[in-house]
Amino acid sequence: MKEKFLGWILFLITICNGQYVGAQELLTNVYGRQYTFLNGKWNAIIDPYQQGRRTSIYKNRPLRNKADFKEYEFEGGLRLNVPSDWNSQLPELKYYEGTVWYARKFEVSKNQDENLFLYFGAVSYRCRVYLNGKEIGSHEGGFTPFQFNITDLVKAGENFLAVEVNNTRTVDAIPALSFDWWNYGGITRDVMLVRTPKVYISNYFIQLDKYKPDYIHATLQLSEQKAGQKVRIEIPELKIASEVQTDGQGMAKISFCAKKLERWSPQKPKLYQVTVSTATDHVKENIGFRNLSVKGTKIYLNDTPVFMKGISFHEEIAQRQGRAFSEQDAVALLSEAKELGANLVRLAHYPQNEYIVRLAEKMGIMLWEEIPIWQGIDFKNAETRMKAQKMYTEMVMRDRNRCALTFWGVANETAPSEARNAFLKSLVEHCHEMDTTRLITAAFDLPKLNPETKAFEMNDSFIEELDVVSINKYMGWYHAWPSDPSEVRWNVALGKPLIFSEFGGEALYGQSGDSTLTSSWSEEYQEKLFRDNLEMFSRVENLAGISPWILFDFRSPYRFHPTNQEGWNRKGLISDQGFRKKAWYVMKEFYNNK
Ligand code: GCB
Repeated sequence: MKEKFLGWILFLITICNGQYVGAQELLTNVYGRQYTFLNGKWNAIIDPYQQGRRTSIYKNRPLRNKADFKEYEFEGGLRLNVPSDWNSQLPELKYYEGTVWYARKFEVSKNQDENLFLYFGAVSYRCRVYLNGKEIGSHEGGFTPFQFNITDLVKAGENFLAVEVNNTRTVDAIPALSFDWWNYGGITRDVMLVRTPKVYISNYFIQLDKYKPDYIHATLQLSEQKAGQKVRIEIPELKIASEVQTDGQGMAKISFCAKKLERWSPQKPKLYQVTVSTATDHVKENIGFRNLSVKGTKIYLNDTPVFMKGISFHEEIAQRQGRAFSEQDAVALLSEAKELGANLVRLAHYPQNEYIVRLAEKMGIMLWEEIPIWQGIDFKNAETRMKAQKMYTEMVMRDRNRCALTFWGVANETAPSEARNAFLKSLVEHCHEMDTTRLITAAFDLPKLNPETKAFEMNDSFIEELDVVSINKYMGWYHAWPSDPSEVRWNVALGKPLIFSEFGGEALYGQSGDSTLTSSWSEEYQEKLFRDNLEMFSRVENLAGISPWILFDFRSPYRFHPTNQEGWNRKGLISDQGFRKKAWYVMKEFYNNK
């Protein structure tokens, strides 16, 4: 365990020193630290030809004399909200793919005994960050946090921060060239200045044993590789106060008994206040504890098999036609999931903001989190693999103290090949190094009907690597039912838990039509599809859960139908205006009775 912990730290150091210059190891629990937001209106310049870097606009230099001039000015021009995507803020940015410069000033008071970090919840998709005219680092990946230690780079008083953001799709990126959601660009999540003491707790991982109901493991890392530092973990409600000393790497590891522990579950999402402290640092947060494992074809939460009543959503507020980024947005999205009766949300298809993750945990909703390995990934590209590993690291490091996190998804709809297998296998191994308790899954779309057995089967050796196998199948939408739904059989991943992680079809809210015709795009057709699918699932031997696609209609540029879609994927159970479609009631009833 210790070797593994050191392993990923070394991995982080390697990637930070290699291609991904700048962004440093993530602090655990930034929202539990002393911070100020740098959110609000930022000045912006749209740079479709990417000339701003060549002309160093990030220097924002003052004019030298009356004859001097410059061809840009941040002040007095376009202003964009941070956090938010740019697409929803200006009609001409709706489809924009390219570079936008963001800039703002901020004041800092410096304190010798402190570190100051500049933290970004997410910037989509790649960015370079400049402080007081100098590039301090860069980041790639639109859905995970990153930070820079700017202690020695900031000035007391006013500082000038510029961020060059680019959302151009490329073949070596994750996701790659095409994906079924909007390519929102911008500084889409909180920006924060985070203060820590000089020697601080850089990260910690506190969790219940995989099987034992009352045994907690904690691992902690100090910012300094110093032995003999005292670390204290307290859970006052359980009357726990444990102390341990760091080793030569500044790491501490301790396990202790928690006799009266009440475990977290969707029915009772109990969280405990946990405090971690050293001589110089002190961090607090609410943590839940639960056991999670697989036995045969069943998933066990604590000591009971649990059926995954799932639902997916994108990180989008349909009515605003933009990214979700606030606590209020999280409430809006998750209360609908709860209302449907779901106990699992699949955060499709990328890590969503921390407000969603933390609120889901409080509400008793389990989570499936994945990075956007979504079709079309360049599995042969070593750099792409590095990017995937880095995204995984950032996702797991942000959320591994959240007990609601049940699944790490490693891929969505990928075809078997040697390159794919090696790529994904390295991710599974990487996940295991960082976190030993979550279940690892991937969603597949390639099961085939065997004409002899008349059952769906899947030939993909990669499923051996997974705890749970997931299937996306649009029976009755992209292709016809092979027979009556009650006759369709599934012999996929026998012996392992199987989740139907996507199914459904499109319906335009308010459109009624023939319940037998796909082409009617009607609520009745969608409703029937759901009933038929549920009928089919009732005969799947190793069924451990289902998760229909999807809770809300969402924007997708390649949904071209002029009247039924207009740039929206209409598979939502709830329309873009927030109205429940007929299929919603079918799912609600099913989840209520399950
Ligand atoms: C899928 C994808 C999902 C799409 C969905 C669809 O299989 O995983 O991202 O949006 O199908 O609507 O086609």
